[in-house]
Amino acid sequence: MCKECGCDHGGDVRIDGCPVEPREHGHSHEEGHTHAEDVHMPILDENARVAERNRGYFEAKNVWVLNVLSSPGSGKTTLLAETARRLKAQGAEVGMIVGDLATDNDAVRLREAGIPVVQITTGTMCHLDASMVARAARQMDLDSLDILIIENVGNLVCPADFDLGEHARAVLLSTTEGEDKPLKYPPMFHMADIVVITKTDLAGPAGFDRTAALANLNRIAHHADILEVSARTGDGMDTWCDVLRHLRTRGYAGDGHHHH
Ligand SMILES: Nc1nc2c(ncn2[C@@H]2O[C@H](COP(=O)(O)OP(=O)(O)OP(=O)(O)O)[C@@H](O)[C@H]2O)c(=O)[nH]1
Ligand SMILES: [Mg+2]
Repeated sequence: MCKECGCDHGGDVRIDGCPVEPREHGHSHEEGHTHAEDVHMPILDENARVAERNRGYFEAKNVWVLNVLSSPGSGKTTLLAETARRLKAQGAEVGMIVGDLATDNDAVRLREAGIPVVQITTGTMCHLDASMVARAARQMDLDSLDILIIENVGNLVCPADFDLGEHARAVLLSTTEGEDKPLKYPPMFHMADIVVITKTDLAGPAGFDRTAALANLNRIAHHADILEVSARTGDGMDTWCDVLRHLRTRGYAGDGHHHH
């Protein structure tokens, strides 16, 4: 159960449609059965442990991992499908894991970019956790990837607490959702390594106050790089892809996950 909102940790998690056994859930794949002390281990401690193992596994496979977070509908899938097309054209091998409560709609959209995608459906859970990602990653050929991008469940609250084993976090803020979101949801924005202002083509019609948004982000997301992108028009896409390739090239030694 998510400590923030009480969302159910019941057994309805599926990976590409296949049920994940409830008893297995939350435990690593190498350790199939439950130890008595694990039952009382705080969820986030257990998650942190699995996340560290994911990170080690990704690094052993030489895959750089990005966790993408934002509110529902702020443009994650649209941005990531376009990102996949561009990175692929530049010679980077990209795979994605996408989380939603239900449907494989986003996986279908992302696969249209010609990349491997694994869909996690969480049933009732409002965030991805490290063990779900460990299971989904087992479905991918990590040896063939340079970059793995994880689209988290659309939610500005709970996913902030769950390290997935990523190397960096990108948090999206769309021009249509209000420039005060960073002030209202500080933990999510505070933990961002990159903030992407999305749907810049809609800034005018939405009455987006860019100056206020940047001021709010500078207050809350101190150390984040701030980018402005329209996946619709392509504005800002080259810079965003350059940042990702730069981070990937820089490798794993940097301070890529100072959110812990
Ligand atoms: N005009 C415009 N619309 C956009 C842009 N990016 C996304 N949209 C639209 O915004 C809506 C939501 O986009 P998605 O990419 O599905 O958003 P999401 O964050 O993946 O949504 P969830 O996965 O449900 O949280 C869709 O109707 C998109 O077409 C953009 O840059 N400009
Ligand atoms: Mg989506």
